[in-house]
Amino acid sequence: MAELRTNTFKQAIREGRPQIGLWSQLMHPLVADMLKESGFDWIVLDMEHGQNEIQDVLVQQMALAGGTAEAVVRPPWNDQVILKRILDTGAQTVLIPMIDDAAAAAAAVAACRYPPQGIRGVASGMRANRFGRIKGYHAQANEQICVLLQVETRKGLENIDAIAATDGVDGVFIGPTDLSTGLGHLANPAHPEVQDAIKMAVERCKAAGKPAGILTADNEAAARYLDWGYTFVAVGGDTGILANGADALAAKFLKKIGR
Ligand code: 3PY
Ligand code: MG
Repeated sequence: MAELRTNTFKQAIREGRPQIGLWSQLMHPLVADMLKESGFDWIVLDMEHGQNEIQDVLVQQMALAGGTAEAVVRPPWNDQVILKRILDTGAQTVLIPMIDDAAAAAAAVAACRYPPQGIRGVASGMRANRFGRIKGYHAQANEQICVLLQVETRKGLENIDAIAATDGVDGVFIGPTDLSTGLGHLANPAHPEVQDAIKMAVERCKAAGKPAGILTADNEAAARYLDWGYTFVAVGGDTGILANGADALAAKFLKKIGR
């Protein structure tokens, strides 16, 4: 008899155990298969700024299954229809962008929960319930789904206490690139005003009793964010790893041949 997978990532962040993540935008199950044993605790399959469609995140989750990392699927928007489809693929953790207030937070949570707690549409046979093999899936699913909300605008930052306090929000993720832009420093998270906001945000989340997450490819910043108390920190992305590795290797040998 198939059983519903316990969401150990959700448990870990609830208990404040740091979780190291990676962004994946390369849109291919072979990449997911390659990354699954790299040791990361969570890997984002990105439908917002990555070009992933629903089939892409489906097959990448199949490839990640049995590895070290929780598949975290980011929809392009806080949209109950796309969230329903993502959850039906078996994703147990979602990262929802651009949450600006408590009403948007509550709507996001509701989209991820079956009635009566929410409004998630109900199907009987899909990958999420092992095609009908997980008996009692519908009664257990809400408990295993982890809802992470992105605060990444000036308005979202102003409302971070209410967003974090919203029932059913399992974690708050600060989107540093959008947030920096919203604060008037286009794509510049390193700006002191943005750094102050990032530091303040984790304090607000702690006060609300919710774990906070963030992404940076800057290793020093990642270490600093962990020191500030961020619990789930993504430390890079597969596109950057490949581009930087390829550039460095080419440059090394081009230099050797005098170019
Ligand atoms: C952002 O930085 O805006 C993100 O959404 C991801 O880090
Ligand atoms: Mg963003």
